[in-house]
Amino acid sequence: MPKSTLPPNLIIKLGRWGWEQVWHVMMSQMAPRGKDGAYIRPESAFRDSVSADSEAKYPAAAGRYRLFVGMSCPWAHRALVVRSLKGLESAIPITVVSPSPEAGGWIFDEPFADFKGPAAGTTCLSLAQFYRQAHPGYGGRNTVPVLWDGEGNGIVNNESSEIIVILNEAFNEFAAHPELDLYPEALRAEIEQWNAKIYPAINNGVYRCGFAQTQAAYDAVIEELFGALDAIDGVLAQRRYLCGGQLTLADVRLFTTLVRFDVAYHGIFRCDRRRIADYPNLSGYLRDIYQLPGIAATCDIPAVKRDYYGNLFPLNPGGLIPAGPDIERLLMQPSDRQPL
Ligand SMILES: N[C@@H](CCC(=O)N[C@@H](CS)C(=O)NCC(=O)O)C(=O)O
Repeated sequence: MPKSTLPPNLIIKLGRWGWEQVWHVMMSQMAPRGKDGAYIRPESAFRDSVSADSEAKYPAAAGRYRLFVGMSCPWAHRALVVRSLKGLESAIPITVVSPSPEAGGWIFDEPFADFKGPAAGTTCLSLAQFYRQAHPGYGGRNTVPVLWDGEGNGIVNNESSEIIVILNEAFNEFAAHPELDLYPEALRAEIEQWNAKIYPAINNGVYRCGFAQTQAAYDAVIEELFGALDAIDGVLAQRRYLCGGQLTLADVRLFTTLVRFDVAYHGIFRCDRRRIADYPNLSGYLRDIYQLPGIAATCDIPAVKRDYYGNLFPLNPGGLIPAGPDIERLLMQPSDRQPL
């Protein structure tokens, strides 16, 4: 007599149902979602500023502040680009963190023990411990970038769009290139117009594609993302940078998403209607910025591949990392943008 077992199709149905439930739970933990399955990015909690004014709560100084960054993160990369363009390497040191699947977040490459005052002697292995140490009771996400005040042992700001404004204007006394203004008064309105388009549709748009939990949520964003890329490709036929001949913070913010696009977002986030390489003007623009002095050194393409494919478990449970494309070679091809 054959043993009575569940029919195979029922087992498959149950397995699928179970895996889907687990998938939604894991996705929502990685990326909070709304009722419609769309990704909702939490607000950054620390929004203070550093000022050139010596009487300010956080006065600019060399060596007092530190940036915490992850090399794969496009938001942290914004801060690294501005730090490099302004020549702030010696005034603002960095601490690099790496993602750890076991810890479920960023961990320090070297245990962090650089606290002063009452916290002196404390050692942190993870960025989560660091946030808690710096701000007991903090219950938000433990994100990079972080601009940290080593004197007061507090987080000044953890919102990249604000950190880059601070780096552009507060530290000129200590910058190798104080004359470089990436957020000039005369262009601010135009820069903000670009930001208002590029942030939702492109910077956050790629995440909204990748973290969507329903087909409808994904379908809506993919339209918005490629609509925005198509439009910008058109504008860049006539202009070297978004606001004309001068590189601004709007370009920095677009650049750090574009440089990750073909190598990560196109695959793992399913942003695959076109590649940046397929856009004549956007691809030249990307190469042009990549080849500016100091910029390539801020780009860690192997880390981008490793972290997106290797650490976003619900999107790639096997953790396999694809071989292509050979983006670093492509990025060094001539950009032919200078005549613009
Ligand atoms: N709005 C923030 C977003 C920063 C952010 O989401 N960083 C990601 C890395 S790309 C992170 O650290 N995520 C960890 C987490 O959410 O737990 C900013 O622009 O600074």
